Amino acid sequence: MVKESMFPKKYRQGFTLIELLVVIAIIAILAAILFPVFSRAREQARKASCSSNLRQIGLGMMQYTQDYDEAMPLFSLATGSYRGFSGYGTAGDDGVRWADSIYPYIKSTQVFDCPSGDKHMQKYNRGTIAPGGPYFDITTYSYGYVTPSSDTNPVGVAGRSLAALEDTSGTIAVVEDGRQDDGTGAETQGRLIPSPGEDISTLGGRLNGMRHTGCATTDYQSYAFNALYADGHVKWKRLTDVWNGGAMQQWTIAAD
Ligand SMILES: [Ca+2]
Repeated sequence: MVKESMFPKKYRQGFTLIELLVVIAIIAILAAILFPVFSRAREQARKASCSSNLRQIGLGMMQYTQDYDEAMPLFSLATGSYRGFSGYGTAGDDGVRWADSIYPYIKSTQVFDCPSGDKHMQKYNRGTIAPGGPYFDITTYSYGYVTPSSDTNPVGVAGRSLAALEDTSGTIAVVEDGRQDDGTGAETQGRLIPSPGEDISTLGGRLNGMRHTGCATTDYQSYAFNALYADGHVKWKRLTDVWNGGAMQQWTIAAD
Protein backbone atom coordinates (compact mmCIF):
# COMPACT_ATOMS: atom_id res chain seq x y z
CA MET A 1 0.00 0.00 0.00
CA VAL A 2 1.31 3.45 -0.92
CA LYS A 3 1.84 5.64 2.06
CA GLU A 4 -0.19 8.84 2.06
CA SER A 5 1.73 12.09 2.20
CA MET A 6 1.19 14.14 5.34
CA PHE A 7 0.30 17.08 3.08
CA PRO A 8 -3.01 17.06 1.23
CA LYS A 9 -2.48 17.05 -2.51
CA LYS A 10 -3.77 20.55 -3.17
CA TYR A 11 -0.87 22.11 -1.16
CA ARG A 12 1.80 20.40 -3.28
CA GLN A 13 0.98 22.27 -6.45
CA GLY A 14 3.24 25.27 -5.77
CA PHE A 15 3.09 28.70 -4.18
CA THR A 16 0.29 31.13 -4.79
CA LEU A 17 1.06 34.55 -6.18
CA ILE A 18 0.34 36.12 -2.78
CA GLU A 19 2.81 33.79 -1.07
CA LEU A 20 5.51 34.64 -3.61
CA LEU A 21 4.89 38.37 -3.19
CA VAL A 22 5.16 38.03 0.59
CA VAL A 23 8.48 36.17 0.26
CA ILE A 24 9.83 38.78 -2.17
CA ALA A 25 8.73 41.58 0.17
CA ILE A 26 10.50 39.94 3.12
CA ILE A 27 13.71 39.52 1.09
CA ALA A 28 13.53 43.17 0.04
CA ILE A 29 13.09 44.29 3.64
CA LEU A 30 16.01 42.14 4.81
CA ALA A 31 18.21 43.53 2.03
CA ALA A 32 17.29 47.08 2.96
CA ILE A 33 18.25 46.36 6.56
CA LEU A 34 21.49 44.49 5.77
CA PHE A 35 23.04 46.54 2.97
CA PRO A 36 23.84 49.56 5.19
CA VAL A 37 25.33 47.09 7.71
CA PHE A 38 27.57 45.61 5.01
CA SER A 39 28.55 49.11 3.94
CA ARG A 40 29.50 50.05 7.50
CA ALA A 41 31.45 46.80 7.89
CA ARG A 42 33.43 47.61 4.75
CA GLU A 43 34.24 51.08 6.07
CA GLN A 44 35.35 49.55 9.39
CA ALA A 45 37.74 47.33 7.43
CA ARG A 46 39.13 50.35 5.55
CA LYS A 47 39.59 52.16 8.83
CA ALA A 48 41.57 49.22 10.23
CA SER A 49 43.68 49.09 7.07
CA CYS A 50 44.38 52.84 7.41
CA SER A 51 45.45 52.26 11.02
CA SER A 52 47.81 49.49 9.84
CA ASN A 53 49.30 51.88 7.25
CA LEU A 54 50.09 54.42 9.97
CA ARG A 55 51.71 51.71 12.10
CA GLN A 56 54.01 50.82 9.21
CA ILE A 57 54.81 54.49 8.62
CA GLY A 58 55.71 54.68 12.33
CA LEU A 59 58.05 51.69 11.98
CA GLY A 60 59.66 53.35 8.95
CA MET A 61 60.21 56.53 10.93
CA MET A 62 61.74 54.64 13.84
CA GLN A 63 64.17 52.91 11.47
CA TYR A 64 64.99 56.26 9.88
CA THR A 65 65.88 57.77 13.27
CA GLN A 66 68.33 54.91 13.92
CA ASP A 67 70.19 55.75 10.71
CA TYR A 68 70.08 59.55 11.11
CA ASP A 69 71.46 60.21 14.60
CA GLU A 70 68.09 59.86 16.31
CA ALA A 71 66.53 62.68 14.32
CA MET A 72 62.97 62.53 12.99
CA PRO A 73 62.69 63.11 9.22
CA LEU A 74 62.33 66.69 8.05
CA PHE A 75 59.09 67.68 6.39
CA SER A 76 61.09 68.37 3.25
CA LEU A 77 64.65 69.09 2.19
CA ALA A 78 63.70 72.62 1.11
CA THR A 79 66.50 75.13 1.56
CA GLY A 80 65.91 78.06 3.88
CA SER A 81 62.89 76.42 5.47
CA TYR A 82 62.20 75.77 9.13
CA ARG A 83 62.71 72.03 9.73
CA GLY A 84 61.67 71.50 6.14
CA PHE A 85 58.34 73.25 6.50
CA SER A 86 57.83 75.37 3.45
CA GLY A 87 54.18 75.37 2.59
CA TYR A 88 53.11 73.28 -0.34
CA GLY A 89 53.95 73.14 -3.99
CA THR A 90 55.80 76.40 -4.42
CA ALA A 91 58.39 76.23 -7.16
CA GLY A 92 61.91 75.99 -5.83
CA ASP A 93 60.91 74.70 -2.43
CA ASP A 94 60.49 71.11 -1.53
CA GLY A 95 61.21 68.36 -4.01
CA VAL A 96 62.14 65.72 -1.45
CA ARG A 97 59.65 65.28 1.36
CA TRP A 98 59.18 63.11 4.42
CA ALA A 99 57.54 60.27 2.53
CA ASP A 100 60.54 60.15 0.17
CA SER A 101 62.84 60.04 3.22
CA ILE A 102 61.16 57.03 4.84
CA TYR A 103 60.15 55.21 1.65
CA PRO A 104 63.42 53.19 1.56
CA TYR A 105 62.38 51.64 4.90
CA ILE A 106 58.83 50.86 3.79
CA LYS A 107 59.20 50.05 0.08
CA SER A 108 55.48 50.23 -0.59
CA THR A 109 53.49 53.12 -1.96
CA GLN A 110 50.23 51.52 -0.81
CA VAL A 111 51.16 52.22 2.79
CA PHE A 112 50.77 55.93 2.03
CA ASP A 113 47.25 55.48 0.59
CA CYS A 114 44.28 55.45 2.94
CA PRO A 115 41.83 52.92 1.42
CA SER A 116 38.97 55.36 2.05
CA GLY A 117 40.76 58.06 0.08
CA ASP A 118 40.44 58.74 -3.61
CA LYS A 119 44.12 59.16 -4.44
CA HIS A 120 47.10 56.91 -4.92
CA MET A 121 50.65 57.86 -4.23
CA GLN A 122 52.38 58.92 -7.42
CA LYS A 123 55.80 59.94 -8.56
CA TYR A 124 56.10 63.56 -9.53
CA ASN A 125 58.91 64.93 -11.61
CA ARG A 126 60.50 67.63 -9.56
CA GLY A 127 63.90 66.92 -11.04
CA THR A 128 64.47 70.56 -11.99
CA ILE A 129 63.79 71.67 -8.42
CA ALA A 130 65.53 68.88 -6.55
CA PRO A 131 68.09 67.12 -8.77
CA GLY A 132 67.76 63.37 -8.60
CA GLY A 133 63.98 63.28 -8.93
CA PRO A 134 61.32 62.23 -9.55
CA TYR A 135 59.97 62.10 -6.02
CA PHE A 136 56.55 61.41 -4.63
CA ASP A 137 53.90 64.06 -5.11
CA ILE A 138 52.67 65.29 -1.74
CA THR A 139 49.23 65.88 -3.19
CA THR A 140 48.84 62.12 -3.50
CA TYR A 141 49.62 61.07 0.10
CA SER A 142 46.79 60.29 2.48
CA TYR A 143 48.75 61.29 5.56
CA GLY A 144 50.06 64.52 7.01
CA TYR A 145 53.29 64.88 9.01
CA VAL A 146 52.97 67.22 11.96
CA THR A 147 55.58 69.90 11.35
CA PRO A 148 56.51 73.06 13.25
CA SER A 149 56.37 76.21 11.14
CA SER A 150 58.66 78.25 13.42
CA ASP A 151 60.50 78.21 16.76
CA THR A 152 57.56 79.96 18.38
CA ASN A 153 55.13 77.33 17.13
CA PRO A 154 55.86 74.28 19.34
CA VAL A 155 53.68 71.94 17.27
CA GLY A 156 55.20 68.98 15.50
CA VAL A 157 57.90 66.34 15.61
CA ALA A 158 59.44 66.88 12.15
CA GLY A 159 63.18 67.45 12.31
CA ARG A 160 63.31 67.03 16.09
CA SER A 161 65.75 64.78 17.88
CA LEU A 162 64.19 61.90 19.79
CA ALA A 163 65.70 63.34 22.98
CA ALA A 164 63.69 66.55 22.47
CA LEU A 165 60.39 64.66 22.51
CA GLU A 166 59.35 64.90 26.15
CA ASP A 167 56.15 62.91 25.81
CA THR A 168 56.41 60.43 22.94
CA SER A 169 53.22 58.54 23.81
CA GLY A 170 51.27 61.81 23.98
CA THR A 171 52.58 63.56 20.88
CA ILE A 172 50.87 63.07 17.52
CA ALA A 173 53.37 62.60 14.68
CA VAL A 174 51.29 61.71 11.61
CA VAL A 175 47.56 62.03 10.98
CA GLU A 176 45.09 61.11 8.29
CA ASP A 177 45.37 64.25 6.33
CA GLY A 178 46.96 65.58 3.23
CA ARG A 179 45.42 67.11 0.19
CA GLN A 180 42.20 65.87 -1.34
CA ASP A 181 40.44 66.43 -4.59
CA ASP A 182 37.51 68.69 -3.79
CA GLY A 183 35.36 67.13 -6.50
CA THR A 184 35.99 69.86 -9.07
CA GLY A 185 39.52 68.73 -9.87
CA ALA A 186 40.99 71.41 -7.61
CA GLU A 187 42.78 70.36 -4.47
CA THR A 188 41.92 71.48 -1.00
CA GLN A 189 44.18 71.08 1.95
CA GLY A 190 42.73 68.74 4.56
CA ARG A 191 44.75 70.03 7.47
CA LEU A 192 43.66 68.87 10.91
CA ILE A 193 46.70 70.27 12.67
CA PRO A 194 45.81 73.41 14.62
CA SER A 195 47.74 76.64 14.98
CA PRO A 196 48.21 77.88 18.56
CA GLY A 197 44.95 79.12 20.05
CA GLU A 198 42.90 78.00 17.07
CA ASP A 199 39.36 76.89 17.89
CA ILE A 200 37.58 73.86 16.45
CA SER A 201 34.98 76.08 14.76
CA THR A 202 37.66 77.49 12.44
CA LEU A 203 38.41 74.10 10.86
CA GLY A 204 35.72 74.31 8.18
CA GLY A 205 36.88 72.88 4.85
CA ARG A 206 40.02 71.48 6.43
CA LEU A 207 37.92 68.59 7.73
CA ASN A 208 38.05 66.91 4.35
CA GLY A 209 41.10 64.99 5.59
CA MET A 210 38.68 62.95 7.71
CA ARG A 211 37.80 60.19 5.33
CA HIS A 212 36.29 57.68 7.73
CA THR A 213 33.66 59.96 9.20
CA GLY A 214 32.70 61.93 6.11
CA CYS A 215 33.08 65.63 5.50
CA ALA A 216 31.13 68.78 4.70
CA THR A 217 29.38 69.03 8.03
CA THR A 218 29.86 71.21 11.07
CA ASP A 219 28.97 68.37 13.43
CA TYR A 220 32.44 68.37 14.98
CA GLN A 221 31.41 65.92 17.70
CA SER A 222 31.18 63.09 15.18
CA TYR A 223 34.58 63.56 13.61
CA ALA A 224 37.41 61.16 14.38
CA PHE A 225 40.63 60.11 12.71
CA ASN A 226 43.60 57.73 12.94
CA ALA A 227 46.66 59.24 14.57
CA LEU A 228 50.23 57.90 14.79
CA TYR A 229 51.99 58.96 17.97
CA ALA A 230 55.71 59.56 18.30
CA ASP A 231 56.24 56.27 20.19
CA GLY A 232 54.76 54.33 17.26
CA HIS A 233 51.28 53.54 18.59
CA VAL A 234 48.20 54.37 16.52
CA LYS A 235 44.93 55.46 18.03
CA TRP A 236 41.46 56.36 16.78
CA LYS A 237 40.88 59.86 18.16
CA ARG A 238 37.81 62.00 18.32
CA LEU A 239 38.48 65.47 17.00
CA THR A 240 37.06 66.96 20.18
CA ASP A 241 39.69 65.03 22.22
CA VAL A 242 42.57 66.77 20.50
CA TRP A 243 40.91 70.08 19.57
CA ASN A 244 39.72 71.23 22.90
CA GLY A 245 39.17 74.95 23.13
CA GLY A 246 42.46 75.67 21.37
CA ALA A 247 44.43 73.28 23.63
CA MET A 248 47.57 72.11 21.89
CA GLN A 249 48.89 69.38 24.19
CA GLN A 250 48.79 66.40 21.85
CA TRP A 251 50.38 68.37 19.02
CA THR A 252 53.37 69.73 20.98
CA ILE A 253 56.58 67.94 21.92
CA ALA A 254 56.49 69.38 25.46
CA ALA A 255 55.12 67.25 28.32
CA ASP A 256 52.23 69.66 28.86
CA1 LIG B 1 52.55 67.90 24.38
